[in-house]
Amino acid sequence: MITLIQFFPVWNIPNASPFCLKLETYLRMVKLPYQNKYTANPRVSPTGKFPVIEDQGKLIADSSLIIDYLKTAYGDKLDQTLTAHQKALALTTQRLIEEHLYWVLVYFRWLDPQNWPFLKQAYFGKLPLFLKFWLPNVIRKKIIRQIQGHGLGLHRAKTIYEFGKKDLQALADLLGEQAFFLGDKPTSLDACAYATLANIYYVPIEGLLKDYANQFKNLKEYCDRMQQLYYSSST
Ligand SMILES: N[C@@H](CCC(=O)N[C@@H](CS)C(=O)NCC(=O)O)C(=O)O
Repeated sequence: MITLIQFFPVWNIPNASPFCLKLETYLRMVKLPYQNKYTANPRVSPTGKFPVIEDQGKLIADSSLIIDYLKTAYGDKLDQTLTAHQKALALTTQRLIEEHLYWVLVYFRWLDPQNWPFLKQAYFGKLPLFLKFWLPNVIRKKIIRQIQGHGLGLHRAKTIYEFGKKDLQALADLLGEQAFFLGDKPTSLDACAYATLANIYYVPIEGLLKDYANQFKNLKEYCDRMQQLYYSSST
């Protein structure tokens, strides 16, 4: 059976990492049996990042590479009938979500001074006292280096949230009144979109990014639809 190795869950969401949640959602969408293994140790992953899967003696990192592997090993149930144009649209949308909106979310959680104490408590609150004092700040400093290296973290908060609003507006316009991002059937792009939107809507961190997201009713309804389809007690 496939073992999905990911961060421990926090809050009322299957995983607070959009990439981990994307992969778990994909596995549920294609009904592949899997077991979860939770860890906080980055050394378990060949890249130092999660998610990772272990399958047939192989350890694979990166949610997109894992999905490529699963399609080859077990068949492509969601995307095989997509046209070249739909595939291109899916990839560009995925890049917007994972390479841009994701970093706005990182800023919202880790750097925004209003939210950092709350995140710190949720992620590190149960650590032994000696770790609790230094580890959160070491990790936060690493994340500040990453977001500044990306470039987004060099802007003022107001500008960063405006970037996020534009991303959300583009997603809302792309979705329109469709049930899923590429029409009336779910595709792997929906695993990606749901995972990031759920991490904005369902995590109890308040502020501008969530306020903006709440302006897009169709995105919220979409997220609830995905949640109901793949994470209700009967699924
Ligand atoms: N491109 C990777 C990104 C994975 C990623 O950034 N994961 C984050 C969690 S959301 C992580 O493991 N961060 C730990 C770190 O950077 O040390 C994927 O699609 O899996």
